[in-house]
Amino acid sequence: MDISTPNVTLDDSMIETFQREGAVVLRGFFNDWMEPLREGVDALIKSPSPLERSYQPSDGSAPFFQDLCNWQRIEPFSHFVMESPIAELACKLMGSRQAQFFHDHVLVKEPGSSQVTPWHQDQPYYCVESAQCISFWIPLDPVACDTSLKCLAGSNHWNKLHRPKRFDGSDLYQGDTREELPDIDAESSKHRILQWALEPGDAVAFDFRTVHGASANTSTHRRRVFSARWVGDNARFVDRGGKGSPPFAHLTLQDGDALAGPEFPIIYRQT
Ligand SMILES: O=C(O)CCC(=O)C(=O)O
Repeated sequence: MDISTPNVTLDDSMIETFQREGAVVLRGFFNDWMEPLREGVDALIKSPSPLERSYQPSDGSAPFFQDLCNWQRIEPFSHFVMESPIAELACKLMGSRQAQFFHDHVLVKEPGSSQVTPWHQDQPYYCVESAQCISFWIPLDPVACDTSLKCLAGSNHWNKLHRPKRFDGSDLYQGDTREELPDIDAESSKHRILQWALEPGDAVAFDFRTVHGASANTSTHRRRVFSARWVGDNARFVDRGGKGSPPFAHLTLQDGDALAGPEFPIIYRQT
């Protein structure tokens, strides 16, 4: 495939793994983009958006900074979304004809932060539905296996969306009657957990339906992550009856409309 990073190729087995398991590790595809993305994260932390929602653990340990939807405002992020190989990778992994950008999410777990990212699926948080969907979890620092993203193999095929919660455990939508996720840690022997030690330049690509989470940052260095989320063909707006995440409060789209708007550009089309 035509990508700017030499010596790395997306092969069919990676595409097949992503579609079967709901997650795949990509090694070295983003080597050239680490410095600009780190600069973008620095700029963002100095000037967070109104959507910033960081968690400050009650035990006084270090915070977990999060902010969303900043790619149009932070130049290194827009450059990455528009110019890096990510859109083509998204398209090929999803098996779609096009890759449409949905949003970016920055997640910085400071060293020693006790904040766990609970197990969850992203799909019910989002105001979009598409048979083809993908997030890239791109660490900007080395991440040991035990503090890296973990994904439940095959959970993209469960055909069930569980009740979304904020990372502090409260329900995202009022009156949500959806079943809660089972206690994955208590029944971990029933699942195959995918987790990889990662270097800057690597990424984990996972489906919006894949159950995933991450542990506290028990390491002595920052865990900066840039996540980029994409949808494939025929993506539709979904009104979930409450403030999702990201909230996209300004949209006037109706349930079932095509996901259209300048914040959702189609960046890549298969020729
Ligand atoms: O970085 C984390 O701790 C969690 C990431 C996550 O849930 C996501 O990117 O959807």
